[in-house]
Amino acid sequence: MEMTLRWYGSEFDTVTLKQIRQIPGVTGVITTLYDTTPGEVWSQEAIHALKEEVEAAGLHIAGIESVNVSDAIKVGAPERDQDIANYIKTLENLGKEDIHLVCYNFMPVFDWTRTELAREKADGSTVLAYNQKTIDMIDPDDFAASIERMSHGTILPGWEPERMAKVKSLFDLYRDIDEDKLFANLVYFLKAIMPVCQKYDIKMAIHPDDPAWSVFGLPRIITTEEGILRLMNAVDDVHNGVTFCSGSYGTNRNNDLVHMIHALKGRIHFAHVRNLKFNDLSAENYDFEEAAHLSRDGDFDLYAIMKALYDTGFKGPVRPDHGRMIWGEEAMPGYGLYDRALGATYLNGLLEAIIKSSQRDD
Ligand code: DNO
Repeated sequence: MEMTLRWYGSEFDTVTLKQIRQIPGVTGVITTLYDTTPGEVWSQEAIHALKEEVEAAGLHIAGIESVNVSDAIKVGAPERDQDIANYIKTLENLGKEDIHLVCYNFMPVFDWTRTELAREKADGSTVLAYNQKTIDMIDPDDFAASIERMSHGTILPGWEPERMAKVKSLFDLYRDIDEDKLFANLVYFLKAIMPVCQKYDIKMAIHPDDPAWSVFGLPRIITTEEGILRLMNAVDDVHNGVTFCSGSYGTNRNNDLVHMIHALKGRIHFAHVRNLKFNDLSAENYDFEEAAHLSRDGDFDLYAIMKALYDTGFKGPVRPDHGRMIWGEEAMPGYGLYDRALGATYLNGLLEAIIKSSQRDD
């Protein structure tokens, strides 16, 4: 397992490569060309420049998060073949630059969804949070206005007013897309890209839907053990793999995270490890907030998660995920330096103990 940190690129991130290099045990970054749009080809030159910048800082690119998939591919629109051809070109350029891991998602319209970006905890730190009642206040036919009502003046990432203006037409695009059609479009996409993945040994790692259920009536398919195994079987190639995100699958309390890791043995290529704290499990007011990585700060057993990854032979990159905002830091919600650095150090501590104790048992 290699400990990594997500980095959005020097133009966009408040965290520098130099700072990342100074976190003990972090050797790689998970990065992206943040200013590209889905459907666009990433040039080899741009990838090469990014790689050189990361390597000049004494780190390396452990994987890409994300090469985003266009809505045309997700809904199976006529332009999808062109977008897939472009995606293949991007993968080829990544492969030529010796990059072998790509995280992506297949969520319609929205990526991850939260209702609060800075819920204050008793210790004064702030965290991202989700509340079902708030989500239910949103009327998809009156999106911009209801988002304003819901966000109490803050703007959630991916929910910017310019994007919201287009959101109605995006919803229209998905009107006839149910879970089966979305699944079929995902399989179509994966089958088309498998040859280039095989040629350059690029492991595709699908990120689960977050939260792990349908929001605003849009179909969501990567939410449970059954759903992800169905995808693994539909394109039974090691290059069709998984980003195991404990915080996303874990939103659904019916998901047994340790069991899932074992069920996905050999197909997990990337891991996001973080913790959540549940405040209300009733359907009408389901409420959770993000926590520090430490097991006792939330409801997940991070030791058991790391041990399951280790026991199943997972060797890919792992990263701490959303951190709290602490010590007065101002950064992209979830992606500050301090709490993620604490998270990386904690996960590395767990791992050292797991490795040493299992060697002793052997
Ligand atoms: C949230 C992230 C997701 C993830 C994408 C992958 O913090 O985990 O936005 O990067 O879903 O495509």
